Order: sequence, then structure tokens, then C-alpha cells
Amino acid sequence: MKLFIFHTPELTPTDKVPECAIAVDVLRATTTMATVLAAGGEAVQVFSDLDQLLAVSEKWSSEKRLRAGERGGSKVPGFDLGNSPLDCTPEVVQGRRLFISTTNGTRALQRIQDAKAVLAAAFVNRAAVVQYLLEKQPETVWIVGSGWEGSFSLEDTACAGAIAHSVVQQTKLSQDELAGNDEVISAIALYSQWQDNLLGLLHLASHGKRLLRLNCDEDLKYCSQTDILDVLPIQQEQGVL
Ligand code: 3SL
Repeated sequence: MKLFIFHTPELTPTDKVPECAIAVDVLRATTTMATVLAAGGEAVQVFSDLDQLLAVSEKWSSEKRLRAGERGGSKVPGFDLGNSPLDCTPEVVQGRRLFISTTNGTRALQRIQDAKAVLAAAFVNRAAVVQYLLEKQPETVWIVGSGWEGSFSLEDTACAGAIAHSVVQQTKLSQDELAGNDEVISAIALYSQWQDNLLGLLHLASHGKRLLRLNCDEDLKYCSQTDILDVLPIQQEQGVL
């Protein structure tokens, strides 16, 4: 297995596709997606465009669908939900499909949707994603951070590092053997330094600070938890996990 980390969708190659690609948006899209599926949501369907989301979801009855829209950290007016995983309780999501569009996370998923296997990862479901990699042994794996509007984000790289760190620990591979690019070595170093204080890391991150200004302290606490959800968001058909 060779692992490559790309910090943003924009830095991700466009001329090839890997066997397995993993989108990460710790704050908060992929944490929310994992939470919805763990809470009994029927599926998660991602859109970069809000109008397209509204048109496609219109074909579903309102009992069977939830529309989640986030821009700049806030809920899009008229949508059922924003992008807080804390709103995705079993009472709200069970048996319903989440139609979701967020600023960066859904774009990262769309960027990798042609890979053979497409997953969504966050700290909350890191172990389930690592388990999949260990079982399937894909030859090439890309982890793509969502970043923020094209720039690097600390929390997505730390989560990519958490996945790589766990693969190294559970296999006989050295970091050198696993790493397809230098980003893997630096992501493991970042995660190793902060693994006992991920909430502290989220408080340092620029998007963490943006969410704190929006009073999302509890979201940061939730998103900083590792391995609490045994769920594997995996693409079933294009754009649907
Ligand atoms: O950018 C995104 O996709 C979102 O996850 C951002 S937010 O955490 O909902 O503000």
C-alpha cells in the first residue's frame, strides 16, 4: 500500500485516479456524514451546488429527506439543517437521506468521486476507515483534505496523519514504505504531537476559531473525539455514500 496525502482538492492530481480515495473534513462535513450514517440515516448525497441539491431532493418526500446546507459555517436559510453533527440524532435522521452541500467538504468528495472506492473519514470514524484499508489492502490510497477555500487546514492534515499513524502501527510497514509523498511524513508528525490534545489543535486551527466565533464550542469537542463511531461512509453510486 502506498499512501498519498493532498492538503486540498486543488492540490489533488487530475490526470489519474487511485484505487481508494478518502475525503477528510473534520470540521465538520465528514464528521457529520459519519454521524448521520451511524445514527441510521438511509444515505448521504453530496452536492456542491445548492440549487441542484434542491432540485434532486425535491423528488423525495419530506419524511424521507433532510436538506443540509452550510455556507461560511452557518446554516443556509430554508434548509432543515446546517452542518452540525450534534443535530444529527437518531430521532432526526433515522431512515432519511441527507442531501448536503457545504463550503469545502462536499467539494473534496466530488473531486475524488471517480476512484474505485471513495470513503469519508474524520477522527470520529478513523478506526473503521483504517480497518477497511487493512482488509482491502488497496495498492494506492489518496487522502484529500478539504481545507478552506483552497488553503491548507490543520485539522484535516492531522486526521490524515491519524489514519497513516494507525496503518503504520498495525502493519509491518515503516513510514518510509507507506509514504507516497512527503505530506504523509509531516501529517504523522503533526498527529503524533497532538494526539493527546486534539481539541487543543482544533482550537488553534483557523476554521476552529471561525466556528468558535459562531458559538460552536460543542461541535469542536465532538469532532475532536477519535474512534467513537464504527461506521464506514463508502460511495455506493456517484455522490451517494
Ligand atoms: O467547509 C465545509 O465543508 C464545512 O464542513 C465547513 S463548516 O464546519 O460547516 O463550517
